[in-house]
Amino acid sequence: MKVSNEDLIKLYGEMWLIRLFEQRASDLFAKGVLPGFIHLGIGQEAFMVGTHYNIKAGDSVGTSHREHGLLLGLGITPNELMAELYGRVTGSNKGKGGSMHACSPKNGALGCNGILGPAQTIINGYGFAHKVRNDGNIAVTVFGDGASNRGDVHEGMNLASVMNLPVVFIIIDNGYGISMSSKDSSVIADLSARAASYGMPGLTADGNDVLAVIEATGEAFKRAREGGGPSVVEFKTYRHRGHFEGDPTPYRTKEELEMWMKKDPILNLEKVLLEREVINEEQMKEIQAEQLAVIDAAQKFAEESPFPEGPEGYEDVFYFYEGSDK
Ligand SMILES: Cc1ncc(C[n+]2csc(CCOP(=O)(O)OP(=O)(O)O)c2C)c(N)n1
Ligand SMILES: [Mg+2]
Repeated sequence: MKVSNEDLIKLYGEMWLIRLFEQRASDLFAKGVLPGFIHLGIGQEAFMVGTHYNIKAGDSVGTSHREHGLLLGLGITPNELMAELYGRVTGSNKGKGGSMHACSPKNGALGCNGILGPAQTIINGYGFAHKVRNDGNIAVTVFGDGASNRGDVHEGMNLASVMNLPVVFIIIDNGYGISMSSKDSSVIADLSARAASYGMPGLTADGNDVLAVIEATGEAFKRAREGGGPSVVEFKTYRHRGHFEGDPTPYRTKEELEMWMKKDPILNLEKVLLEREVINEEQMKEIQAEQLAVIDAAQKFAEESPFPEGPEGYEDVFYFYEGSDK
């Protein structure tokens, strides 16, 4: 799939937007500014922007717990997402979803299921709806190597296949499910091989190479849109941070991290930009500065926004108090 120079520059900016958003979230969390629990996708930006590249308006995309970056490309603005992490009313979900449950159903961003596995069966409902409506849209579910071992995922794949649904199962093998190496939780090297059990195509690609991601998602999404049914696409990548912010990562070595840092998806795209003489290093710095200004503005927007207060604090949530019948 040919990606224009203009698009390469756009992808580069998008990857920096995600990287800087996540780095800022990491800093704010360490300072105790952000409430709750956060999982960051630093190092996994290529699969996110490469997947966005082939998503069309009307598609349904289920994200996981590590996908602020995917949400940023699915209709949630940096201001809205940052305010959501801060728990403010101006957040994408009025500050009540937080990092894990930020979503935008009107934009097809379905959000995350806190229980690993069920999302890969629920996605078939969206796929079925697209099939019945014959709208040319697809349903995409993104989940990790750890989640891929859940029984529900296999039920989901089987049903999608039996019903020939326009569903694409994207597995992100980032090396670990919390502290469990993906090499210890499965004996097969490529998790996409499981697709064969359900009679559907399975493909594994380099998740740190945005062009490889665009190629792989392009093929799978096209097949699903054209009635060719479901498939599995697996991306090999690595999370630079721990499972959650605060995880001291005793289960991995410094050498392993350093090896993956050299395969950083942003560095990979920079090499392409320089080799093809699309932009020079100075222009790259300008793009980074532009994205940094977006993140600074998002933080300011979040800090200046109010928390949900009074009755508003009790709307859109399930709550219990003494004497409550809810
Ligand atoms: C059914 C279930 N079991 C356990 C958990 C706890 N849990 C949350 S994230 C996670 C690891 C997920 O690993 P993976 O799917 O590889 O995604 P990653 O965190 O690497 O992005 C686990 C075990 C859960 N949420 N749901
Ligand atoms: Mg994982």
